[in-house]
Amino acid sequence: MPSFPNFPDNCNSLLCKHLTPAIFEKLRNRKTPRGFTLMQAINSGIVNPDSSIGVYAGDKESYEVFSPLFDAVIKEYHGFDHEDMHQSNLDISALQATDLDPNNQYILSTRIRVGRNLDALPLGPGISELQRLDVEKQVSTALMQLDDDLKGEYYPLEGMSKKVQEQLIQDHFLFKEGDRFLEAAGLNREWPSGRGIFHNAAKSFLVWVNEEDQLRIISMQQGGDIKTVFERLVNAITTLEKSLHFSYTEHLGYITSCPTNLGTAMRASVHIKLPKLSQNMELFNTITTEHHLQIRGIHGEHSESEAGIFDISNRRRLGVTEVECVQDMHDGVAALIAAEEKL
Ligand code: ADP
Ligand code: CIR
Repeated sequence: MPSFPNFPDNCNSLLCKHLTPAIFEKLRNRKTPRGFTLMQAINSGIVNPDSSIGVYAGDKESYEVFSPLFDAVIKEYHGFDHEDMHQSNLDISALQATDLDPNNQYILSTRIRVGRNLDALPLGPGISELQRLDVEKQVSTALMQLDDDLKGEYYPLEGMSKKVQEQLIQDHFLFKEGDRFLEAAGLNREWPSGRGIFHNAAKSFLVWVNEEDQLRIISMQQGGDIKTVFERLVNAITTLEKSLHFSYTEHLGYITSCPTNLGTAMRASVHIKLPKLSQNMELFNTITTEHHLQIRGIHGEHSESEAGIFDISNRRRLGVTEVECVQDMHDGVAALIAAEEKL
């Protein structure tokens, strides 16, 4: 019989905050119809008390079966209630985007990604090796049918040389290996079996296969042309949706393994140099908070800034549309550049 986890006093994760003894008591013996347990859902936050969130879903049903915990986390992260409905909008003409950095002074690159999972299968933390290989087969087959600027090759991680893998990671194209949060969530089981990356020749369109989500669909390029990056992504999503059935509910939008990604599952970011503003973290934080932005380091989540370069992205993903996510990022980055120029 599982007992209440022993969280350290300085634990600030949303798991620590919202897993009350009463909720634990209610959920501790529950399992989803596919067999995913509460202890599996919270293991990452128990093993890593420095998690910001600390919970993962093993399947779509986890969000219902463990809803007293997930709803509280979702409410705090997204400000979204159990009765709320998500809405998707991939209409690129609705985006109000200007050239934010005409002299190429600040923005090094722009990237927008969405997470997707196949409706018929469990999410990564609850998937079996055979099911994961089935995902790889279905997804790589669909990807190989893409044309024009989306045309590319699928490269399985198994058999890729360490040198090529490391270079792809350094250049920000590939997911890292051995992440301790994903490890404890059961997302690294049987690594590297079933994992891989698809990309076009220019590496402006990429798809990660079987990392935290079954698909991470990515559009990226040098500079600050947000509109072109968004357009390429929308084109890829709508084409892939014709051959793959993604997991989606009216309430939670696109279903992802981490509750922070629910809804649009979108993270739109720039790598940006703000030498003056980054010396004034109070102002930097005020502007990012006001525009619903998150600051990450140069190698993504849980990494540090280097050479004054930050990864700035939308924080909200659920209960806002895709257009609003990109708009948040665009408007916030415009405000950051305006503040940098004033200093
Ligand atoms: P995710 O974006 O999928 O949530 P990470 O935060 O780990 O995951 O980022 C994945 C990779 O994408 C990292 O190498 C990160 O540096 C890179 N990346 C993110 N945003 C940009 C950007 N605007 N330009 C270039 N690389 C980026
Ligand atoms: C954590 O809890 O810190 C990790 N499981 C990652 C959570 C995702 N973070 C985020 O803000 N998107």
